[in-house]
Amino acid sequence: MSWRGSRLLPVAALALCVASCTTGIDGRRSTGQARGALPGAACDDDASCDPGELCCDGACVVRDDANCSVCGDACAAGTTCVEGACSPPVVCVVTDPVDRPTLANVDGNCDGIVGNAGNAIFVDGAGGNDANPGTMLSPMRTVQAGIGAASAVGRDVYVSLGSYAESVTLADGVSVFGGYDAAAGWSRSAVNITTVASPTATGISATNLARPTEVQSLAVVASDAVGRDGSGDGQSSVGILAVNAAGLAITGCSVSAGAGAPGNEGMPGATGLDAPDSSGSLATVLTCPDGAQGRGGAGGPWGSDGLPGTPGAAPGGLGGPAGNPDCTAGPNGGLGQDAQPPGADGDPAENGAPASALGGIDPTGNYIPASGGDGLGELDIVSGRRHATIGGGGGGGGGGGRKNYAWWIVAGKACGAGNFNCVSATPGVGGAGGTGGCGGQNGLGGRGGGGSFAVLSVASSVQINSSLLVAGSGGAGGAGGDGGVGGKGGKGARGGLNSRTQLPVCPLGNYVAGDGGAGAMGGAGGRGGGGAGGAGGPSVCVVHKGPAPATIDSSCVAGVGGVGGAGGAGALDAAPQGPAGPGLDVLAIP
Ligand SMILES: [Ca+2]
Repeated sequence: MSWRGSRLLPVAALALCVASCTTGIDGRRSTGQARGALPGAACDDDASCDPGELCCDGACVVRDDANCSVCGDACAAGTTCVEGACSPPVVCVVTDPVDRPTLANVDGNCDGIVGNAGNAIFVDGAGGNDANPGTMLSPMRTVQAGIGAASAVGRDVYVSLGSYAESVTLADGVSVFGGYDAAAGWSRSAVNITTVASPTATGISATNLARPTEVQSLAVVASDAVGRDGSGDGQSSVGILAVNAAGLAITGCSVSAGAGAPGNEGMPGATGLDAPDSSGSLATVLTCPDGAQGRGGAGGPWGSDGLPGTPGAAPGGLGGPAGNPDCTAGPNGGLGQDAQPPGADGDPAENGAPASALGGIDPTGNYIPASGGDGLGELDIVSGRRHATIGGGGGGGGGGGRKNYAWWIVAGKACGAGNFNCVSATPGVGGAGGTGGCGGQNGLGGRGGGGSFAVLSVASSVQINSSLLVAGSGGAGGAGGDGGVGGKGGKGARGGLNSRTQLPVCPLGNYVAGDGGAGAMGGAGGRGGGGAGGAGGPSVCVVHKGPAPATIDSSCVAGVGGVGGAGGAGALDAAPQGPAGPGLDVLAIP
């Protein structure tokens, strides 16, 4: 990326410095020991000793006031041996009365330390106490307490080497300078590492700063993000968070963000309600959670067609034709026909829309991960979830055809005029159609993974100078929930049987009416749509909303973005997978 140009500090060099600092290795001393003779070693002449040593009486000795340029050359009173020459005492020359600390580590106002002792609250995690006044002799213990004290009196904070397990919140205009060594008279050096090792996922918070405020010579380490926000998105880890900071300078720091947390999986959709099987000629109404109602068609009465099922209007069976209507022997009533085909299955719901590649940032500096879309469909106002549609009701069976016959009305009389009535044998009614099952509930989209951001800047002016920024891994996106399977359609009822009235005596026929036809099966509910997978969290050294931070002589080591969540299963195919989070040096989020 553009700010990784030729002016930037080589990553390897800075990393080497950090590594050697953290392990406490003094490179200069070890080099001398490896190359030359140690003090006390046998020697023939000065050349066989180290440059800082002399050969005196056959042994190497350190050059000092008693043996300075050559063995036995003692310095006169008032002078000291400096690099092999007796010199008058060094007189400090005031070059900067204000003496704000810089990476050059110069005592510009000759008060004995780098920086201005009169303008500082001192913090020493090893020997300090927060009840102390914060002087060099009586330092405070925590950076945060030092900032509080410094803010009250308009000073800065000078911090001794060591690790401070704090999430630090800056105060307006109070700069924090690390790199001091309280045990060595508050000397300051690039090898003294002052680490803000935050136990939380935010290292340093710089919010609502109207005045110029600087963090200098600090190693800032944010912990891995843990857990999710209220919507299930993964939390992010941020090394330094700047929100409404008018002038934040990050100078000579290494800033490392932890890993982003994974997003939640989308909840799968519930299976649709199964429809009850029908019995008799009237189907039961089924009301689904989204308010949709269905029922199988009613079976037809004598000779009538079965009614269509709802919704979907699957046709009922035809009614059976009537048999002999004139009360004499002849054709029987016809069978009512079974309804067919079965009710149509409900429409499946659409899968959720794919997650955006990137999330947003809210005004308080929270990264809002990109989540996958929920499955689409009809809204259930009770649960707030969406559903596929209800299956169609099967049609009712046709009613059986009737058949008239003669029935004696005067016992013992012969069948004949005046002795019988013409009545109807009772046909079977059609069976009710089966009711359709409810649609399956949609799966919810997977939630986005949290990001890892070394520096996150919102509406701020930030300058990053001579610093190393390291982003961790992005959190994985959550998988989308599967769409729920539709409920089963109910079975249609069997048609009713005719009464098969048999008269023992009157010989006018076999009086059989038709049976009713069976109702058709109800359709299954549609399958709910799958939720789309959530986006993986990004890994970015500098992410900003608003002005881009200015970076000078700085380097970025971005990590790997989180993987996208898998899409939930839908009716025909799975919902879209979430995009993987990017690994970037700089990312602008509108
Ligand atoms: Ca000074």
